[in-house]
Amino acid sequence: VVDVVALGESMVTFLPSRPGRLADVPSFDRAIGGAESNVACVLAAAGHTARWVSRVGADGFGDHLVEAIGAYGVDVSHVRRDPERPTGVYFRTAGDRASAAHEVAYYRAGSAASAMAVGNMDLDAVRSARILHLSGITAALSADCLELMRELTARRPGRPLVSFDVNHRPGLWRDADGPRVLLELARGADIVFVGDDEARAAWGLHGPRAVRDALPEPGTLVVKQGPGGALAFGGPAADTDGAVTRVPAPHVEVVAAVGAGDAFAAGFLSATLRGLPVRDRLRYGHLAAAAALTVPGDLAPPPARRPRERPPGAAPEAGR
Ligand code: KDG
Repeated sequence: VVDVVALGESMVTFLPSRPGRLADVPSFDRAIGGAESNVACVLAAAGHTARWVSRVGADGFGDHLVEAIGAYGVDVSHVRRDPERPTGVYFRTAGDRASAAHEVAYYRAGSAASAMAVGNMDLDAVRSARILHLSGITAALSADCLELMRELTARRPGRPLVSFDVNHRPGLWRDADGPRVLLELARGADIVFVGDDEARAAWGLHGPRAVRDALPEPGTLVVKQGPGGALAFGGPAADTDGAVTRVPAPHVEVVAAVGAGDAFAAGFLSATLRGLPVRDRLRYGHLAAAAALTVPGDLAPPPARRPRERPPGAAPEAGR
């Protein structure tokens, strides 16, 4: 049993060499993206055992994702290669300020990960975790992916603690069902992360209390308010005032917001695995998010491993 399993699509991400419209950017740098594998990478870098379960193409981009995510110390042995379908990729632009709007161009329809299904995933490997982390992105990828999400969020005895980041991506939903499906899936989770802007856009809910009223089921509901901080309903509250705990966010100079929500979830889950009270879970979330906010891509680079931390079976580095 590992600490965390994260299941979801990852993509090779192309980051622009300079700000501007997609039509004008002359070149891109290759990086990795994927909300759920980002969570696994941050948790593994923090010393937890983390597994990423997914499907990628039998292509060079699939090789790159498996190698790059494995370099964070994440167990990638349950990632399946699909000879029929490609690895998804996406391009993003950067505004000239951190807050400026950016464009995202996905090339992921029909990807290997969009074929994830109850019948082709090793559900034992998915469930042998203390925490199973999922996100609403997966539900938007295909009917099979949605069925898989429903299976994994069904309340059954003995299942791992289920963590769900709503991650509403309006551009991915082919129909108007997204908000309703996301609410249904969130109701099946034990820990839910949602931005207050996201709750407003997807569900028309204004303010954390309205979100809690619509989502009473999860033992812990985290509502993120960007630079305003985050608050949690429920959770072990050793030092909180009633059932709501609010922690302000530290001030950071934002380079790119992408990946910050994933890092926040990872920090919160790390503190959860350590049995810390909910105030500390929110603090760890903010600290991890601050690290992601100050790099252009989704993730800070993997930590250098000391030789004794080399994964079992890895070849020693020659000549050092
Ligand atoms: O949270 C960051 C993700 O949005 C990014 O890595 C891409 O997973 C991604 C998605 O589907 O939007």
